[in-house]
Amino acid sequence: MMEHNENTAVQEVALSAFDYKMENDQAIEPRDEMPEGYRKHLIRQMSQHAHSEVIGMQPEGNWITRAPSLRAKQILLAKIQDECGHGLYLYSAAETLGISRSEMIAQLHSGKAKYSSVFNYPTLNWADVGAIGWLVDGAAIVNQVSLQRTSYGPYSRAMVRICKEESFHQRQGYEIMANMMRGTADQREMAQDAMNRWWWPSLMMFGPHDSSSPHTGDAFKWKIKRQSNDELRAKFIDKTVQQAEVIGLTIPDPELKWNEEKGHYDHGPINWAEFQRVIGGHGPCNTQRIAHHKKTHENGAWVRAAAAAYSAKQKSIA
Ligand code: FAQ
Repeated sequence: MMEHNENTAVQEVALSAFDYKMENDQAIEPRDEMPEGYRKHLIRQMSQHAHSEVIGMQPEGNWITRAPSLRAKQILLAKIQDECGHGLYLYSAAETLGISRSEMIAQLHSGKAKYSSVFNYPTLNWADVGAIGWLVDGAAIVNQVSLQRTSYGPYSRAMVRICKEESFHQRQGYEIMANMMRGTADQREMAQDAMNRWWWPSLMMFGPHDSSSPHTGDAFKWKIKRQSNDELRAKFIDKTVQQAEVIGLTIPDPELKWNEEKGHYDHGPINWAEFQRVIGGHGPCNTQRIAHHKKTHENGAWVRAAAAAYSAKQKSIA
């Protein structure tokens, strides 16, 4: 009984240390005591973030062999490799919370863990590669810059590093779109068509409206999120409208209008039924994306076995 009380007291002290750090904006680190809900919330978000980076390689990978020049191919290859690195970095950061990479992958394969809705849309032509870099990476940056101040140390540090690379990705996409807009009428049409197809899915990346976002309450309480889904979406729209104007692209939203009072653009309604369909597994490419991941993961089993055997051998020598 005595021991139980002492343990409880130790835990209370540790958790009040957590509250102290929260209140004083100090990072929570892997060895700190933390409420179970905080740990679970982070595992959910960080693993889904990692899965998004990795699944996000597929739509762009589709165009490596058909890039229009050697320069474009080199840049695209480097970008996709970066996304892979971001995924691995985020898996490692999530592992500090007590979940293994194989458990996270199993959750992805079973459908328990999500990945960003936007990667369930197809890349039909080269302009789509431009639209992904410009709009999808552009949206990812807005969200990730905000997450640089998230309360969990390993996640926040991962974001600082990842954002540096994402800004190159965004410029790579914008350059493709700008070049196409300087090209022939057909090229301009392709760029506009890609813009039309990727605009709304990019807005959906920020998640449901704040009023229907179940995790936002806890995310703010624990300083995991510093800005809400709608705030970040508005930030992305404001900066992207200007960039579209510069290269002559039209945002496919007739209701888009500057609101002087709010200091933001008002936009038309987002198709949340489509969003729910896509995150529920019924988007245009969901089945293909997961099937490809499973196949590649199975094909890589021998690499994991070889790495484990090598590591065991090194330990036995030491
Ligand atoms: N797609 O209550 P909330 C990238 C789910 S990285 C799918 O608002 P929360 C780089 C949400 O998980 C892109 N599911 O949730 C790149 C939850 O379901 P759950 C990824 C979504 O967590 C570029 C439910 O809806 N970035 O693109 C989506 O507070 C190019 C309720 O939602 C991150 O993951 C969605 N769009 O806010 C790579 C950033 N939105 O878990 C390759 C980190 C919501 O209960 C090529 N994550 N859901 O089953 C976050 O900031 C947050 O998790 C949000 C959602 C903002 C995504």
